Amino acid sequence: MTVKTALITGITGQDGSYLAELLLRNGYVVHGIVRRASTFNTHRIDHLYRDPHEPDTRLFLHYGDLTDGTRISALLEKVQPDEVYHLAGQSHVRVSFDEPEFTGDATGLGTTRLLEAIRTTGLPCRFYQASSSEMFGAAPPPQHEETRFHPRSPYGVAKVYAYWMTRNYREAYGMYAVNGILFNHESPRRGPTFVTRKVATAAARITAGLQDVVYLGNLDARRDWGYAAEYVEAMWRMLQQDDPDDYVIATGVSYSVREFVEQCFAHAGLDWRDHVRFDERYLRPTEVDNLVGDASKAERILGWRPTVTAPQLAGIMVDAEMAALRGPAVPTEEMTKFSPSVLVAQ
Ligand code: NAP
Ligand code: G4F
Repeated sequence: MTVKTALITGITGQDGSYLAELLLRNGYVVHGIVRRASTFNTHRIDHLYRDPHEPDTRLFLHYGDLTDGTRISALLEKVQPDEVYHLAGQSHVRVSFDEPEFTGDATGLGTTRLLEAIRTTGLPCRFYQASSSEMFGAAPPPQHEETRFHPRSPYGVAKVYAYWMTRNYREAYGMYAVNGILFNHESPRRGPTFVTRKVATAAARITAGLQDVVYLGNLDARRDWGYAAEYVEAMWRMLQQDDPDDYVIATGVSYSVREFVEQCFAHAGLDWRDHVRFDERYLRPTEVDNLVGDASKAERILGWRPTVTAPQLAGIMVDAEMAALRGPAVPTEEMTKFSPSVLVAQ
């Protein structure tokens, strides 16, 4: 059997870490692009890491940045991937209002740099673009593959640009390039400033007596929240089809931020009204009010269906925060093999 090679941009992020696990389980050789930082940013994948000198190593990390097209081309030449999963980007909607230019560069143009590098190197690889339900913005729910985009943030606008570049390379050059239009998906590995993780962390810390209140913005917005570990399976399935196409990935059910807060706090045995305060700094100049995805095409063609509901997700996330507060888990054999100094050394 031929062993496939995958390249993941954004491997250090929430989705990148789950996808790397899935691909390694499926027998792939996995290469990931990591941007250089003054602190280690690989905590989500440390448990997967093996010293590259060991013969059974199938995970390799390389320094690179989406704003550096020359480096992206060089890495494609070097890795020769069968599949490219493009997950990297400035992914925070509120931050995109503060940094619209950088968001456009990384989240929008970053996709063009990758597509163009694939085209010019002539690699016959398949390409996955991490598109977002944020592109639908003000479009009324339920949103599906044919719904017109109406983005409401610089992040959403950058993702619409990247979506169309992906379609354009598919149509213009016959490239196997797909858009996964994923609705919000969360997990204990979610970045700490996204609302689900922020609330789950607060509920656990309040229970432990470490804080008393949490400050939030708009509680009325509704989101279709799913579980990230299940959503990466859909990404992989999209690249295993005979023909490239675009798919919405969602649960089909939405809850308000207020309801998610209530679910987290109730799971921790707390009444949220005693602990949640309003702070306008968390409001956005323009908001996305209601996202509800229709993923029937993905179910029909990819055979993909989510199983974890938002209330279950709230429980999973609060439990994980409480476990983390009780102290780090005993290191597994994999973790003790981890050697940071070798990790990204080239
Ligand atoms: P995330 O946790 O924020 O991860 C983003 C990844 O991109 C991280 O590995 C980050 O590196 C990397 N990155 C950021 N800027 C970069 C740059 N200039 N060069 C190279 N790498 C860079 O995001 P996620 O939740 O896993 O989401 C993955 C992708 O799906 C993103 O493109 C996001 O916009 C999109 N998406 C997410 C959702 C969702 O609900 N999670 C829904 C729809 C679409 P560091 O670790 O160094 O920061
Ligand atoms: O958790 P959020 O920051 O996620 P948002 O804006 O929906 O974006 C996420 O999902 C997108 C898919 O639709 C992805 F493309 C994107 O990369 C990201 O993963 O905010 C969710 C809702 C918003 O309506 C926000 O206004 O929660 C509201 N909210 C209320 N208080 C808050 C807060 N959001 C954050 N981050 N922090 C708050 O204190």
